[in-house]
Amino acid sequence: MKESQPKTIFLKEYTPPQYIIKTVDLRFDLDEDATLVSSRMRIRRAAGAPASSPLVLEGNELQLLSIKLDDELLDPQAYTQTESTLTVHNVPKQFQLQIRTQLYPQKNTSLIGLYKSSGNFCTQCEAEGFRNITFFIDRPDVLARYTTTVVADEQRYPVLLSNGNLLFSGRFDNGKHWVTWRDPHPKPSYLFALVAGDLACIEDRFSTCSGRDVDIKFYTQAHNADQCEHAITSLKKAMRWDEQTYGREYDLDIYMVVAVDDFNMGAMENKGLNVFNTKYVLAKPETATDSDFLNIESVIGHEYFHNWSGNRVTCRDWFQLSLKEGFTVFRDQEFSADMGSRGVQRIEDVNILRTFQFREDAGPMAHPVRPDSYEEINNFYTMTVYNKGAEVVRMLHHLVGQQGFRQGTDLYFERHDGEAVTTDDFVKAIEDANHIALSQFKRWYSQAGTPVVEVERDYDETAQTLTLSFRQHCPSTPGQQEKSPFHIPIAVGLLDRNGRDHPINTDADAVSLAGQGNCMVQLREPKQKIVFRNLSHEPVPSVLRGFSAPVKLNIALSDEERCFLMSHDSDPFNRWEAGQQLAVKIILHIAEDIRTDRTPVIPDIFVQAFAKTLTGDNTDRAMTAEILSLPSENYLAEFTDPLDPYLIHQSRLVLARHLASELRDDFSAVYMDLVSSGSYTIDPQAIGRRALRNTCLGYLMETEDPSCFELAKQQLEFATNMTDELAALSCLIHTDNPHREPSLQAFYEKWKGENLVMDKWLSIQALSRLPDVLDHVKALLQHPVFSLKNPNKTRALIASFSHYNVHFHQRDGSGYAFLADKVLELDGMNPQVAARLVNAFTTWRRLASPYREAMHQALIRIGDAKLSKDVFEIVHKSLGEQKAP
Ligand code: B3K
Ligand code: ZN
Repeated sequence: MKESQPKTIFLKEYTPPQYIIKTVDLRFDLDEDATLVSSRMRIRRAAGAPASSPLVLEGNELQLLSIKLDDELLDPQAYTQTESTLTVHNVPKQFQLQIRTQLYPQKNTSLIGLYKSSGNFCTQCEAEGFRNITFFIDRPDVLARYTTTVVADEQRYPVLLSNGNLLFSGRFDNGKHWVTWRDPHPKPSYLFALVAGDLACIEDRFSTCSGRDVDIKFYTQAHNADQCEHAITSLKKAMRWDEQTYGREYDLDIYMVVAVDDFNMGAMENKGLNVFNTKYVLAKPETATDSDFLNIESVIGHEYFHNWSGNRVTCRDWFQLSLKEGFTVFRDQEFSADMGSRGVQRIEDVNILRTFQFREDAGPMAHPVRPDSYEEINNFYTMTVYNKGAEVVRMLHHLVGQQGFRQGTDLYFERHDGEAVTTDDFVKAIEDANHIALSQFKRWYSQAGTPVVEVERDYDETAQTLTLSFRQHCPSTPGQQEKSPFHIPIAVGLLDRNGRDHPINTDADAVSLAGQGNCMVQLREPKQKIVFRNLSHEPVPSVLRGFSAPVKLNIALSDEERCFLMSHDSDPFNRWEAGQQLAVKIILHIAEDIRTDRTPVIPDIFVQAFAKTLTGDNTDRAMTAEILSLPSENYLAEFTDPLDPYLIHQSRLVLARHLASELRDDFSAVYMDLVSSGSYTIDPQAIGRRALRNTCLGYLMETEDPSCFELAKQQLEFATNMTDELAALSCLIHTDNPHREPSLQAFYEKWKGENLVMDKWLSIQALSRLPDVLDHVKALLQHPVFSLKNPNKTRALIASFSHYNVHFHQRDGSGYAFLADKVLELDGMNPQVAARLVNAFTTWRRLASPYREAMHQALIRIGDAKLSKDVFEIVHKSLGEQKAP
């Protein structure tokens, strides 16, 4: 639907529903031409709602066939239908409503509601897709019991699935068959799901902590049936982990996962019937990288954990989205940390947050973790709601400790099981279980923006004290000029001259001890001073250990001190962070040198620290690989205003090349040393070996020595797994070397039958550093493997290019014009994916000339077109034409 001026929805206008749907019986007659949906609902007026209240049901451009109230066909005067609602006037206190509608799923390109993917039917209802299927009170605080019957041609659609437990099934004479599913748990409409198709089923079983057997069934297209093992193992690990960590047991006889090719996001937690993007289910070593394997474990875990944090206890309204998403991301991050390397997991999570959420928090779409308003809710499935939301939950965990947090979540699940609640209810449970007040803490939910924490230090040799002076402030964000101080937990350690943690000695009330040599400073004021005693020598402070709060930390440390932390800090996150911040500083200096035509100088101390990390006794190789990875261009962009993307790109390359040439022998030796032996495994050690080896290969490639290209070529040829194969191919695509084209071609020929590998093939080309990459990307749009209709393909080619490639920023604006064309083309088909793409334009104000003007023009051009609500909201907020919420 095209919008002129979408309506803004406000949290402050929330009112409870006037009618409640107790049960809903659905019947789907699936057909190639038209699908018939019959629904029978038992409805009652909510306590306190006036008897005159009409019943308003949502329905998006639905073809209404008939409507009956208590078995009586309704006259057209008894109801009013608009494009988006069906209002039934004069309804009794309790009644039954039967509605028949007709749908055309084969024409549905938005991938919301009921649609077809690779010949199979499937659904996506969150947030407001159920109204594309039938008329309903389509909001998360209406919880109903669903019974669903699916009827379809038996040959074409032998598998018929919906939520809950299987009740009955049977055959008709006309070649059709039917299955009835009943979900005993009341649920909001966004958790409804239906799947019908010709799918292979891979089965397993899980015995829960109370000894109940749960059938696990994964459904995929037959040719992918051999690629589910890792996902199934991950699911069983997640089920056990949730029992052990949160005391949560699964609650149906069956847990189903269906993998589909066409999906707007990663996966969906529909009750008992998850629908997944194939990218997060299918894996075998030859076609999936280590990151793919880890992402599958994480997303499988995430959707499973939603069964309690989201499904059993759900959101009252969509402003509360972080109630389920922030909490569930925190749960999946901790699950992954427990399954693999905790330090590396934290680094990766923080990297994503700082690179993309901080940017969002500083841009035109900035919003609090619990937004106050929205035009299109799908635009609020953001890094802020998900990832910053998870950080807020993590801070709660820091504040009350492991045990206190578990008591809090036990109380939350017990109190609110079967309810639709708010983030306030969540915090209240943590407060009540721990007898504390978190009113100031709750500002994390209502204030947008990334707080900045400045730390100054003053060592007094005579008194043997170190005073840390903290100052916090938070920049304005749209609609929020002034911010009140946050309650910020800052983990601190003090390193002695040998690099060991000093015992913490302070009598400040704001500090609590957190294990040997660690403490938690609780900032609540704009300015706070903490005095640490008994320090006979000046210690090196390690502040914000584990990234204990989502803030920007400014602390003046010398290069020597950062290198010291890099080799000694007992906190793995800060060991890595010390190197990152030093690299940021050096790269920004290089940029300044280039800008002012000076020869860049790179401090040798950094090169030495790098060498020490590389050649030192490293047991955690994945961690070493992280420390040796320079900050990304996207993260570096956070430190420059105005941003010249090429200057950042070039400066980062200067440092990478310097390290490569200075440490070439070391990189080469470590690379050779780590040659893989034996078969492929996905344990943390093996992953670490591959990560470090491929990091070394990446540096070697920066020397641009032909022998290094040979090395990559060899790795590509002899690789036995996709991690090594793709790493080698990535190395070859950035320069015009003789192996480039033949390798890309050979890779294509080898893998053209593997859909997910073709996504990698597209994306790797979109990331090429060659200056003519834009032409290449345009040419790939015509390639038979590409389809704008498939979100994975669009993300692989267009989003990779526009979010990660410096050549998106062409001086003549051709990169932006290209993206604008694609956004407009896609908006008519799939507004949700189009809106994700247009996000690349939200940073225009921060860019240096001429990029800023060119990107602005592209945005204006999009803004002049008739747009979906999704794209409209982002474009007009970015242009600053709409009043901020
Ligand atoms: N809850 C879904 C996301 C739905 C997105 C709707 N635009 C997946 C997840 O977060 O688990
Ligand atoms: Zn989620």
